Amino acid sequence: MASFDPDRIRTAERVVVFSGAGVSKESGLDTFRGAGGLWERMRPEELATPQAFRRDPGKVWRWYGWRWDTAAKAEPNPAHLALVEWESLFPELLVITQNVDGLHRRAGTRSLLEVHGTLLRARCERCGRTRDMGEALAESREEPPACSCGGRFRPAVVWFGENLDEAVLSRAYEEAASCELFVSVGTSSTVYPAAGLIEVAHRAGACFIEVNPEPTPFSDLADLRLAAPAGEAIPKLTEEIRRWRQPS
Ligand code: BJW
Ligand code: ZN
Repeated sequence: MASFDPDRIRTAERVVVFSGAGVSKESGLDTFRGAGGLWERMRPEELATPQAFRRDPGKVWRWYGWRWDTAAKAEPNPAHLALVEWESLFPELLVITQNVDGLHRRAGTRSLLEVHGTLLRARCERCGRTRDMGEALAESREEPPACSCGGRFRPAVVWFGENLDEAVLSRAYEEAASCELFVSVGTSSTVYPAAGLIEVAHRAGACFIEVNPEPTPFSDLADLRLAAPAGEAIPKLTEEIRRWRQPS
C-alpha cells in the first residue's frame, strides 16, 4: 500500500462510493460470500438466476419474500448514515451500490445508482411493468403473482447471467473514470461488471480507499485500506474528512 496523502481527500471534488453487502452487515443483513454468508446455505444458481426462476418460480419468489422481510425490518447503520453527510462534504458525490436492500436511500442518500436493481420493486418478466414488491407479496407469498399481460412478476434485481441496465452501467463507468476519490466499502469485488469500476477508477488516477475487514482482489491497489467494519470505519473516516476539508 502506498503511503497515504490526505491532500488527495482535501482536494477531491468528484467522489464515488462503491458499496456492497458488507455495508449492510451491521444492519443485520447477511452478506453473500464468506463465513455466515447467504451462499453458504443456498446455491446461487438455484436462486439468483433466470434459469432458477423458470425451473421453480415459487422457490425463488419465497426466498425473495424472506429477503424483502429482512430488508424491511432492517435499519440503516452508522455507515449508511455517515455517507449521507458526504453529500455536503464533497461538491459531487455519487454512491454506486450493488445492494438491493434500499438502505442507502432510506438513510437519506439522494445521489445513488443501484447497479443490481432493487428488492423493493417487482417487475413483470414479460412486459416490464413494475410495482411495489410489498404489494406483490401481499397478493401471493407462495408463487409469483401474474401481471395483467399474463407474465409473472419477479424481483427487480439483476441475476447472474443477466445484463445490468445499460444506462445505469454506463453512467457508473463514466463516474468511476472521472472521479478523484473512489471509496469501496463492504464488497468482495468479485462480481462483474460492477467490480471493474475499481480498476477503471484506479487506472484513471483516482485515489482508492478500500474499507473491508478482509482483503479483496483489489487490496494491493489501495492507497488506503481500512480493515475494519464499515459501521466503525466510515464514521471515523467522516470525522477525518471533516477535519481535512476544513478551510485552513
Ligand atoms: C464487511 C463487513 C462489515 C463483511 N463492514 N465490510 C468476468 C469474469 C468471470 C465471470 C464474469 C465476468 N463478467 C461477468 C461474469 C459473470 C457474473 C460474475 O461476475 N460472476 C463472478 C461471480 C465470477 N456476472 C454476471 O452474471 C452479471 N451479468 C453479466 O455479466 O451480464 C453479461 C452476461 C450475460 C450472459 C452471460 C454472462 C454474462 C450480473 C451479476 C449480478 C449479481 N447479482 C447478485 C444478486 C442480486 C440480487 C440479490 O441480492 O439476490 O448481486 S449476486 C451478489 O453478488 C449480489 C451482490 O450485489 C453481488 C456482489 O456481492 P458483494 O456486495 O460484494 O457481497 P459479498 O458477500 O461478495 O462480499 C461482502 C464483503 O463484505 C466481503 O468482502 C466481506 O469481507 C465484507 N464485510 N462484513 C465492511 N461489517
Ligand atoms: Zn406484464
